[in-house]
Amino acid sequence: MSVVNVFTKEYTLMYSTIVFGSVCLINFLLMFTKMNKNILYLCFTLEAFALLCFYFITGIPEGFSALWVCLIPSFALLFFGGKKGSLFCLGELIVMIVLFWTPWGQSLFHYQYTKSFLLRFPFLYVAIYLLSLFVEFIRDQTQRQLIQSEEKYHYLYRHDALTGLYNRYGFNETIEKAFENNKIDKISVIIMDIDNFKSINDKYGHLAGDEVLKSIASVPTSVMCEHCNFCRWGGEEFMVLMQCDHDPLVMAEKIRKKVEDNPIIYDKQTINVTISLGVAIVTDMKNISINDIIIKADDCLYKSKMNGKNRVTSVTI
Ligand code: GH3
Ligand code: MG
Ligand code: MG
Repeated sequence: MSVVNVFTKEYTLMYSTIVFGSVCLINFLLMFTKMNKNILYLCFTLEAFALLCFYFITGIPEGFSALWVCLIPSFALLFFGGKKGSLFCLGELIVMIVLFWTPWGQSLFHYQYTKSFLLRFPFLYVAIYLLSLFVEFIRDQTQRQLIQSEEKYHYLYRHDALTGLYNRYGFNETIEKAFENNKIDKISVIIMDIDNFKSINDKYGHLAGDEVLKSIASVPTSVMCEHCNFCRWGGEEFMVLMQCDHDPLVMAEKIRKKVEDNPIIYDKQTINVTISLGVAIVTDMKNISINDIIIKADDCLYKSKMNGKNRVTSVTI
């Protein structure tokens, strides 16, 4: 059985300080580089292999003992992450000082390792490296799933499930953004409401009603420009926010006509649908809030309903 000899106390202290100290310092610096964790694990593993080679070539036992100094940051990184892991490296440095520079620490040293025992360590390192890759993989997967469900939640919070359009919350955010940007000098709001929708539900059923809603929801998008925003404002009410040079009255009339001219076919039945619209056109943005504009558009919609439905009523503010 080959046994590594014990060095003299002076040599042990010198080698220990140089080998352990430099390994501790390298690990500490590596932890601070904010490198990808997997690369860090790889660095620690390569460092360990370098130490083993150093030991086998020189026979200096610190080459082997310092392997533990590489193991600790790998574990620290695995369990505590980069920031806390680097504190562990600092802890290592302190332990090293206590072990090598205090009589108590020095009295603990006694090297007696067999080669077959030492040869197990490369495998141990590969195992740690693979384990760390596995843990990181699981961590990444969990994080990705978390991000995905968060994105889904945000989408559902802002969008209407039936039509895929913005709902009131999503739309309000768009409006707030538009109003934050003080450069706006004109804005128009079109509110539209399906005529006699309750009767459509009663006559053709709720599923047919849903199809009508989806179909109506696709109409404004086909005539709007990129500067218009559109949402499902409520049950069977929709709203368009225009911030462009297009004439809102022309736009509203186009939408009304398109709905009137395109009956919806559901379950081999033809459903004739019409809508009423209210348009508020704002030419002076001073001293007016979005709520005032919506109230004015709503008043116009009410007038369209009162005057026989399937029509556009507008007001210029
Ligand atoms: P008006 O011409 O005055 O607007 O009459 P209306 O029947 O369209 O209006 P009313 O407010 O009386 O009815 C709206 C109906 O819209 C009542 C409600 O059941 C229906 N509704 C609201 N949301 C949905 C939905 O998501 N799907 C279906 N199928 N119906 C809906
Ligand atoms: Mg209605
Ligand atoms: Mg309504």
